[in-house]
Amino acid sequence: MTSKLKIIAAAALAAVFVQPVAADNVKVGIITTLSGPNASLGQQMDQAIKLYNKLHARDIAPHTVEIVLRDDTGPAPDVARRIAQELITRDRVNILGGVVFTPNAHAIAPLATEAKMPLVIMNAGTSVTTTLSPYFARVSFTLWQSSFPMGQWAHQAGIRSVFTAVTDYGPGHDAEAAFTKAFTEAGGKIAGSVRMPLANPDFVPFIQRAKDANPEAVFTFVPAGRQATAFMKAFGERGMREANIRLIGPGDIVTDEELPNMGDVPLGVVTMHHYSSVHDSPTNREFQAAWKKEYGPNAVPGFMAVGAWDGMAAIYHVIKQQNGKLDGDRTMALLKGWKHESPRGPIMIDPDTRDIVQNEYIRRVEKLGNALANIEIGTIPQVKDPWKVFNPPK
Ligand code: VNL
Repeated sequence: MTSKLKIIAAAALAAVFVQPVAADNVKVGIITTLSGPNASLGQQMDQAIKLYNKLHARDIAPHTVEIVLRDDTGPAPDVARRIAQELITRDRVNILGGVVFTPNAHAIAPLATEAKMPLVIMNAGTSVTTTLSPYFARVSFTLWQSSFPMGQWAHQAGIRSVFTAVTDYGPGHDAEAAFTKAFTEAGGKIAGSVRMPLANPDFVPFIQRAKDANPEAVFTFVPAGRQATAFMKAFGERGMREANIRLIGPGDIVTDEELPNMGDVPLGVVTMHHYSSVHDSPTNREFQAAWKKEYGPNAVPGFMAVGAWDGMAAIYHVIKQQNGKLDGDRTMALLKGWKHESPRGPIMIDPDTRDIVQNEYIRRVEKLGNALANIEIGTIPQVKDPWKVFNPPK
């Protein structure tokens, strides 16, 4: 080395060692449901976010993440809008995450666009949602993603007549449309359909109508969590099994953390979904073990927890890539095309639509030891949101 080069090398080394690395505190605003009848869903998200931060803090050092957690109380667009506004203008968060319910995401869309504030959607699953703001990216799922292949599967499995019963709002309408399209195009018949209220539903009269139509199966979407359990109980009590009417749907109706509350009714129920807590992969085994270590041997993280877990991985990615200084447009550019090994399998954010691409699994509820589990019996690799395939962005 010439002496001149030596001096340059020494100066470069000194710069590395003496220059203090500015440590940024990144504020992440989380909007989720922590009270009311759907509180268990926000709790799954909150626990996932806390655990992710605990186990991954060093990945973004010297920067830190500060979670600003807000309760939207359920499907309540006015509350969600107010909270989002406060997080953006008063708390001055750098990025938003969370959102269990579609109507809440829709209420936030104009604010996100106006403020150039990215929202990483960790649950809300209506297809159109991601088209409502260029600052939305989704790491969860869409109902089209599960219910369209479910319609194809049902026909392949020999089912010819299905009654559909869905909750009367965005994701329910999507589930109904997606299933109906795939199933009828394959040659199946819809024996009847009902839409059930989102607030305080009594499922019994709807299940009775399904029973009276005497289909081979009922296809159902209701929001995951306690509503799914209430539906399952009513399905059992109406004697559907005795009437030889099977139950199928997206995995929301047999979410893993609720299976222990559902008795034996779900046995044999077949669903299509992106996550089962017994998914067989090293990443999922590690995730499940970390969860049980933190929250107890009986704690079960379901898809809502995995959505939040992967959402945090996406947020950590954009923090790392921007060295702690988040810019809305740069954040969105980094989310587009982001790939990750999730507990559910490999995932990607489609760069064209900002929506998730992931495996869908066909699963049957079976006894595993003393508990029920969603046992995967088939995989459809890397499914894009079918609604966006049929309605490409202009
Ligand atoms: C939504 C979609 C909510 C799927 C869910 O449960 C669910 C939504 C609360 O988009 O509102 O399972």
